[in-house]
Order: sequence, then C-alpha cells, then structure tokens
Amino acid sequence: MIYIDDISAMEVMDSRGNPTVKATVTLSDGTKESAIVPSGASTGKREALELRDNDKTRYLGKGVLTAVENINNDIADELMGMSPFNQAMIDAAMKGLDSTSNYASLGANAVLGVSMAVARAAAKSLDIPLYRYLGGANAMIMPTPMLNIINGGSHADNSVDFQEYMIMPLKFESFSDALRASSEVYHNLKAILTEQNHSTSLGDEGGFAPNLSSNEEPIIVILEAIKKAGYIPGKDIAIALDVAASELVTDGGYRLESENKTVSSQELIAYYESLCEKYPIVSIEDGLSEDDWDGWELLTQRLADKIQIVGDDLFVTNANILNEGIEKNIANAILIKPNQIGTVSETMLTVRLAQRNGYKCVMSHRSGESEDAFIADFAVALNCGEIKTGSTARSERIAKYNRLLEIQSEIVYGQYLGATLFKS
Ligand code: 2PG
Ligand code: MG
Repeated sequence: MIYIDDISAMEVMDSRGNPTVKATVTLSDGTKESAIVPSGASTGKREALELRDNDKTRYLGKGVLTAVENINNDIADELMGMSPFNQAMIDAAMKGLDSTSNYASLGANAVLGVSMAVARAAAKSLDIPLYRYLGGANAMIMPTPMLNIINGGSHADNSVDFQEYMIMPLKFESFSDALRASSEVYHNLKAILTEQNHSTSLGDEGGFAPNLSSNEEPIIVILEAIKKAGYIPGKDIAIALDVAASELVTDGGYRLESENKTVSSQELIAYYESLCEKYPIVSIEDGLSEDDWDGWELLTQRLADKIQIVGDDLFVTNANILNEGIEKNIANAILIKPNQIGTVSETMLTVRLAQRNGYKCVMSHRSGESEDAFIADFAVALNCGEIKTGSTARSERIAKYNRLLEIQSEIVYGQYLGATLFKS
C-alpha cells in the first residue's frame, strides 16, 4: 500500500514579493509533489486565518516560518503513514489538529499547502491529471474566464474605487478562442489608454491601473476596446465587476473617493441598476459589504433575475455561511477561493452545496499568487464553469491560463459554457 512518507515545507515568495508557504509531499513509491499557497489583499473578515510571524525584523512581519514549522512538525507527524488517496481523511486529520474554527493555530496557509500537495502527489502516483483525480470522469467543463483588465481599489495605486473591471468572453466555441479574443481586447485597451495619455502600468492582477475620473469610465474604455478588437459588446464579450465593497465602508455608508461622495446601500444598488441598464454587465461581485446582509437581500431582489450576483467576502467559501445565504435568498453565485476555507475537501463541500442549490461557482485566484496552477485543474474538476484568474499578463496569472489550454487539449469532449452561462 502506498503511504505518505515525508512532508516538508519552506518559505518562498508570492507575486507581490511577500513570503508564502510551499509544501512538499513525498509518497512511499517515490512520488514527490509540491504546492504554493496564494494570499489576498482585500480579505474577508471571516476567512480562515493566514498565519504570519509578525516578526518585524523579517519581511516587515509577514514571514511564514511558524506556518512552515507547523507543517514540518505537527502536520507531518500526524499525516505520515496515511494513504494519500483519501483526501477527506487527510483534510479531516489536519482539522482535528487545530481546535480553533478558522485554523488560527496551524494557519490556513500551512493546511492548504499540504492539502493541495497531497492531492497532487496522489494524482501523480496514479499517473492521471489532477483535474481527473479530483473530478473523475465527470470533469469535462472548460471554465469561462473572467479577466480583470482594469485594476482599482486595493489592487492598484490609482483613483478607481471599484477593485476589478473584468471581461467575460461569451460567444466562443472554445476556451482557447475565448482567451485569444480576451488578449486581443487587452492589447486594444492598452492602445486606447496610451492614445488618451493614461498610464498603462499594471495592477496586482495584470490589468491596467490608470487614473480615471469616475468608476464608470473604465467600463466605457473597455467597451471601446472590445469594439476596436472587432467584437460586439454584450454579445461576444460582456463586462463583469468586482466592487469589493467591504473596502469602501465608512461611517456614513460607502465611500466613492473618485466621485467624492458617500452613498447608502440603497443608493449603491440604484447605481448598479443604472449601470446594468446602460452597459452589458453580466456579473457583479461583492456589490455590498460582507456585513450588510439587509442590503444584500435588497440587491438580490433587484438584480438577481438579470445578472449574476457573486458573494466573495460575503461567503468566504464557507459552507455554513453559504447556507445562511441560501436560506435568506442572498446572491446567486459564490466565489471559490480554497485559502478562504483551508482545505481541498472543504472547498469541494462548499462547491457541492452551491451547485445543489442553483448557485453558480466562480473558481478564483488571490491577488497575491504564484506559478502554482492548482485552481485551473480544480475549476475543471468541479465543473465550475467560470474562473477568475487575472488579466492576460503577469506569469502568475498566465500559469493558470496556460494550464487550462493544456487541459483543453486533453479533454476531447470538453464543453465551453460561454454563451449558455447567462441564459435563464
Ligand atoms: C477578490 C480577490 C481576487 P484578493 O477580491 O476577488 O481577485 O482579491 O485576493 O485581494 O482578496
Ligand atoms: Mg472579490
């Protein structure tokens, strides 16, 4: 019987130059696989805890040597000798080691690194791709990408309040065609921004980060770029937003700095309604703050029959919180970030709950990423249908797209949802 023979970890760097955890698992048959954990900037309050050393003499306090030690000692001791082929058991064993509800003692960064590395090693040992190992014969849907081509909020140093302006290629035959069209839009956007004397420097997720005069202007330039690339806005390629509204909260409501005004939930919802009437917007993520559940109820009532309403900070990939949302009829989609909840199994559980209740699932990167492309395989394994993994620039984002291209070439009968995604 094949068993886990060794587990180790080290501190490496993420795309923002901050330290993160790399875990390596060796099996008794000699298989050795690693995984690197991502890290968010606009994190939800109820996310699992990312353990940082807080030793100000190293990496401004952001070191992860404690998490690394937790893997090398407690986690390795517990998992060594176990079968790598029972992911739920592995993940439950790590959960059992941590008496807190949010992995505050081991660190979700420690736990997730090991959880992903075990899955990868198991797949490798069986000589099947990771998406096939995690999803079985049922893994067959290539996700529609949501590409964040203008970055704002806490992902950029510009004037734009909303965090992400994404394009969603809908009317395409395949994932690769959709990706090609997106890259064409991205390059046309660069040309337009240059023409208008705007900066074309990049934000954390590879999108441009120009100083624009309102939160509406990015939509206008993106639509122009879609047309310039030869596509029809709304038909071929649509717009999706991640407002990340938890970051906008002030005493009196939501602060829109670029427009020099503070608005209430109701006013913000009315603003979204007007944007959706004017522009081909198909999805809005975190339109309101994670604490504004009454506002979310209203937002859902007003817009959920027209567009996708995604909960990110709101649900933090947590099945219990999603359950509350389902009961209260809040949102109709959930962002899936494995490091918000801690393990591969818990992520799968949340996706299953969402899908059984008719919620769409968007697999997602974090703003701090690495060359690790686990989420590309994971999105296909779980038939998520959508993936958000940045613009068509910066290698930590491209790693996921390139992996998806590889997967597409293997899944002969793979289906690209695209156009069917927003049909009711
Ligand atoms: C988000 C993510 C990823 P962060 O808000 O959806 O785009 O950002 O990783 O900073 O939370
Ligand atoms: Mg978000």
